[in-house]
Amino acid sequence: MKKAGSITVSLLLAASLMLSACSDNQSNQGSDNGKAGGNGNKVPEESFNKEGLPIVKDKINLTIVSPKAQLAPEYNEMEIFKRLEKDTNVHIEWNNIPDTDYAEKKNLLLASGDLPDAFYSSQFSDYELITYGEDGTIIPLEELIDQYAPNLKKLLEERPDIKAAITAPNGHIYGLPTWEENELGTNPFFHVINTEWLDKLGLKFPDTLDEYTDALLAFKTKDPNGNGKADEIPLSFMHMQWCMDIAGLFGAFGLPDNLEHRIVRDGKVIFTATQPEYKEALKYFNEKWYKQGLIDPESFTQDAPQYLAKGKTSDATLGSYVWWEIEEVVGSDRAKNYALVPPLTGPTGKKSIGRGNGGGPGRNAFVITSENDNPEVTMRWIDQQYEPYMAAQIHWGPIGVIYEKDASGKLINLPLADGVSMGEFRQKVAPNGAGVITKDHFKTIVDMEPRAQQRKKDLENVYDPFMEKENYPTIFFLPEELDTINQIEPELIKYVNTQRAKFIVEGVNDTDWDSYVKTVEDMGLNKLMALYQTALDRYKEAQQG
Ligand SMILES: [Ca+2]
Repeated sequence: MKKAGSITVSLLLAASLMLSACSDNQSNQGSDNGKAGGNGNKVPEESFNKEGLPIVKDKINLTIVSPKAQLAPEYNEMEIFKRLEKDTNVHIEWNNIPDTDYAEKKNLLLASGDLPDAFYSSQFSDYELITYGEDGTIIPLEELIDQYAPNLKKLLEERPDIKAAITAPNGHIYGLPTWEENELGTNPFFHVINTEWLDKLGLKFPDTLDEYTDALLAFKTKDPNGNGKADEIPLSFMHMQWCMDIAGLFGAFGLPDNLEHRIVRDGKVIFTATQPEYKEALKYFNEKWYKQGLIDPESFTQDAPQYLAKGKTSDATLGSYVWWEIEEVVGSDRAKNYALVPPLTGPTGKKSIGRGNGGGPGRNAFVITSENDNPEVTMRWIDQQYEPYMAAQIHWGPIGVIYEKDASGKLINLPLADGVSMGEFRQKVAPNGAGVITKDHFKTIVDMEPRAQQRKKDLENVYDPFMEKENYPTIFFLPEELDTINQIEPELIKYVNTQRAKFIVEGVNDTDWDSYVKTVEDMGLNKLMALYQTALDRYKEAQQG
């Protein structure tokens, strides 16, 4: 289960989530030998090549701090970094901190003022990028990019949206991008139904929400697994959890929901959870589903292992569920008996599916500190990782280990050894720090992982035609905006989610609803939405800039 979960995470959220577990003892504490900062270690002009390789004629050291996944070796032991050192003549004194300890150690380093030359996979928040940028702890990078980073410069010229996304509201770039533009997270909620049971009970594949409800009711009452027991679970999910919630089904009422309850239509930010469509959906889920016993009551409390186990009972008991991949819940043998449910038409003829928020490039892959005496060399070194073939190898692993090049020059996945999981192997061979792999690169430079290819096909065939056009992007907020969001949003969302579960289980009448809406407004909803709207307008302006 743990293994399966890791693969999921690495596929969906690889760039933003570091896989973590209990940390090894790190013997490498880094070293001051190569420390450039303030040590008069500046590379002589005659040794520095402004273009071509190596970057320097005489080998130099840079000190770089980076978190490291549990299964990853020290970075100088990684094949891809050995190749990079050979090509560039730049040796990195890595201070690899186990990712579980990283946030704390990073903060200690920054507080001590004993800074490395750079942070790789820096995990600087937007707040930190701006505050450390404005107080001079880290340096603005846009001029260095212009002069010393041809790969990155080309990318940002071709994709002004990426440039806008990594540019702080004050106009500076403090952190470099990392991104896999695979578009796999657009709809996280894959809705699955047992087609063997539909066939057995003589039911057609549901097109409407009511037909779906009829199927769930038949699953509950007609013993489709044929064991004489009423052990069927018509529908199970995990309330308000990524890739496991019924948020997608709200679209049948005209307004899809998502984990933030925040969608965008025609450039306007809408808070879903106080809208009439949302109320109608909750009424339906209560009256048609919960009251008839069609929802697994544990949908509001279970954890992922409990949930996943329900697909693997000796007699099949699961009628319908939500998960990013069919097999992971019911196992590969049983998967053929299940199929994805496209968006359903609701009682008033509406049909749509939500588009997940966020996405877009990370902007904290790499920061350079003010202690760095060789920012030009450093920028040239990191720019190697924005060359598309190198970016792919940084993200997934090197040619000869993970990939081979086919006749067209595309990197194709080599078969993995028996019993090796992609997610775990990737931790060992790929630092997954900097580099951007765009949509176009997935066509010409590198293949997606096989399971990612399947997911992409499913999205294109089943969901994309009905998907909302806009989402709320990953916006670079101002520090004062982040303060306001942090003051209002966590408590507000917590209350809304508790009420959502309560309304589904207990029902919703007009008095309860009005009092709920008033409470949400009293908690600062309008101020929060105005902020999100202002920030979105600013973002769009910058994208067009
Ligand atoms: Ca049964």
